[in-house]
Amino acid sequence: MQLDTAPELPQALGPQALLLPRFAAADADELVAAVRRLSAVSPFRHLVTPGGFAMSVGLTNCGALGWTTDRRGYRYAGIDPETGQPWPAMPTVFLRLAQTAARAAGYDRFEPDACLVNRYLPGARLSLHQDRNERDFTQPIVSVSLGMRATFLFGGLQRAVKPAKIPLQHGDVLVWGGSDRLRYHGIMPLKDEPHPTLGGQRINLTLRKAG
Ligand code: MD3
Ligand code: FE
Repeated sequence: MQLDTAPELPQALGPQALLLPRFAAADADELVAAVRRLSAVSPFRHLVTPGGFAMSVGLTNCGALGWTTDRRGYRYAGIDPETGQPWPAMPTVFLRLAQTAARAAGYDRFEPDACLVNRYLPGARLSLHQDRNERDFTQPIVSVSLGMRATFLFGGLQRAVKPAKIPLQHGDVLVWGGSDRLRYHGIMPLKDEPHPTLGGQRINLTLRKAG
């Protein structure tokens, strides 16, 4: 087995934040194939935030609801504003992986209805923010990293708390809930270190119960 695909023991990053190293490594090819299919229907795009800046991260969605932003604000929507059609259906492999990971972290009834798919090319970053557009903060969030490595910034409940730096690699899964759900977090600018199978990109799946 390759070194970078060997599963490791779960690591608690916070009271209710769990890193499952390489948990998704065995499903990675299937996940990436599903991302290709859904992004052929709802393409990756660089949205403009309410502040007026285009995001360096490209994004798309699948599932009943998709996260989007424009000059008017952040929100979840059932229709892709770019295609005028519903977002592509959530692939079965996404749902199965998210539920298995949530269960490993102690959440037995996770029913995600939204999956945000972020694509990072070298230099792309995600500045420190909170995820607070979802209706029910008791529901966990499951995130899956694929492709190039990234440094995840893991902050506190206030923006001023200096974030810890957590390296994330291909196949890593994070599950967040409870008191850690509203932590500030972000991704440092990606270094240009191509991944053996995905090349010069990082894909992140974030599965949520949004509605
Ligand atoms: C911690 N995405 O899409 S995923 C996002 O790698 C987002 O693309 C990052 O932050 C990425 O909103 C980080 C890990 C993650 C997701 C949600 C969280 C960490 C979180 C919610 C609360 C605390
Ligand atoms: Fe986030």
